[in-house]
Amino acid sequence: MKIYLKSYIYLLIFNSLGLIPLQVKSQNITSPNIVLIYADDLGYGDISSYGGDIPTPHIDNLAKNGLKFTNAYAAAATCTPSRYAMLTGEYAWRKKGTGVAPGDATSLILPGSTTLPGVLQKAGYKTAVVGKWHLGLGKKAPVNWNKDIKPGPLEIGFDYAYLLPATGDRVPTVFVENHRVVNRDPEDPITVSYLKNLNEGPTGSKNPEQLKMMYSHGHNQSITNGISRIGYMSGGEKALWQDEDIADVLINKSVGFIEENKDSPFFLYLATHDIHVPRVPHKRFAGTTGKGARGDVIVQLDYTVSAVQKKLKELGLEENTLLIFTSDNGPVLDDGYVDGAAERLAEHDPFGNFRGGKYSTFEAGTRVPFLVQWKGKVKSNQESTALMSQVDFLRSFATVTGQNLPKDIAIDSQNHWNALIGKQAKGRKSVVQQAIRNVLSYIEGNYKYIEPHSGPSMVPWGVEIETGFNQEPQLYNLKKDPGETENLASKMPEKTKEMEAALNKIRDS
Ligand code: NG6
Ligand code: CA
Repeated sequence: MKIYLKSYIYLLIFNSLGLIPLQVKSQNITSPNIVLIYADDLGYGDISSYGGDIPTPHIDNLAKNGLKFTNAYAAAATCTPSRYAMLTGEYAWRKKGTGVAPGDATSLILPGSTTLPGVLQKAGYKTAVVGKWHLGLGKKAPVNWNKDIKPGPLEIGFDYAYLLPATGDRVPTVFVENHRVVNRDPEDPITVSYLKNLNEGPTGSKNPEQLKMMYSHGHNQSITNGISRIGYMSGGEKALWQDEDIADVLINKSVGFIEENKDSPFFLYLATHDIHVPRVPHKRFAGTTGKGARGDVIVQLDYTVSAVQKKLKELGLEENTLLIFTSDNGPVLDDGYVDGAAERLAEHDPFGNFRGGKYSTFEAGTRVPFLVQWKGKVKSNQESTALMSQVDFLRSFATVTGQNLPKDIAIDSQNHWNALIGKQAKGRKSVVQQAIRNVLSYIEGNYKYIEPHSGPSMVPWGVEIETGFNQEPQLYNLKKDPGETENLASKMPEKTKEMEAALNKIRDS
């Protein structure tokens, strides 16, 4: 500890004087490996340790061995802006074009940006992203999937990438390893369009008889692996993924990376496809929960966590690895496929008593499960009510690796390392949340303010979730009323004004 503190202080001084490059090599003394398991669309109430009725023993183990946060947030209620904020340390609403990205979007985070992996890479970490990317690839539209595709994660701080380029429900349904489509075949080039069906191949709307799972809204374009998707694709037959195998493929790549880098500090960002649509569990998990595909892919996700835990244990790395588990946004039931998610919930409540869900400005949109394990360093069986945001990983990890980032970089990211490892009960003072249409809310103390917006009260494309939009300002006391049932704005006009002003100040900063 002494050595750690001393070298840390020297590093800070030298760094601030600009005397040495930012390199922290002595990982045994200082910084742990970091594994960030980032689930997709997993709700606050989807895990049994948060009250869920689906067995998730391995995810629950993280709570048992470590720290469970009850007041932690993704930066946004959809995937792209949450990931953008987490990786750049800046709220996504500050940058145009960071809403849900189409499958052929170009890179949203440009080379030269300060990023979460970049900061760790500078500190001597080997860095990898395995899984869902959804932050665009390449420089110029349209992306040519038959050539090397860059820039991408390798140009913004990752040493290794094995990706689903966008989402499981968007074409191209192929993996990309570093700059290349896996199993790329020059004889069978891939074409992708989000505008027209270039070679008139089968689609969900024209050929429903070819589907193994029917779409409910959207998702009626090209069919690959018996599932119709968003967007049109042709070619690349050998490169197509099997949805049933995605979790296993990502596990293999992840444990392979851990194994290869067991002797150097590493950062693994494992962004699972589970539990996003299409929910297609491997046959080992299909039917195991009695709660339909959505339940089964939660168990599959739990298996992913167990596989990472097992590898860390086998390599003796548990005491040297900070393992974080969280989700990119809140839950949704029917998100475009007829998979029985809503009908088979029974006692299971993915929303955990919160209002709204994915896409929404209400709490279920962004309040997410958040667990931290670091054997021997983070006390076991702890619970924390600290206000936490994923946007803070960047500055927290920068600080702990001896990097004093200037204030005008990663401007929304704060150092909350001590709260993250349970050494401090307090986290942020306030946080901004982003729903669809960039509608913002602001949380400080017990209160949450939602800015007025004239959009529809329900998500308009067939998802049965309240947007939380209201033409009037909304103010809720989250402590007394976590379900956001009583709008206090007219009863507490002063407080409402104060919260609005605080939000505007951050927006204009
Ligand atoms: C929506 C899709 C939804 C999902 C979401 C992105 C339709 C009708 N719905 O537009 O299925 O893909 O985008 O989800 O197309 S996220 O978790 O990646 O943000
Ligand atoms: Ca998501």
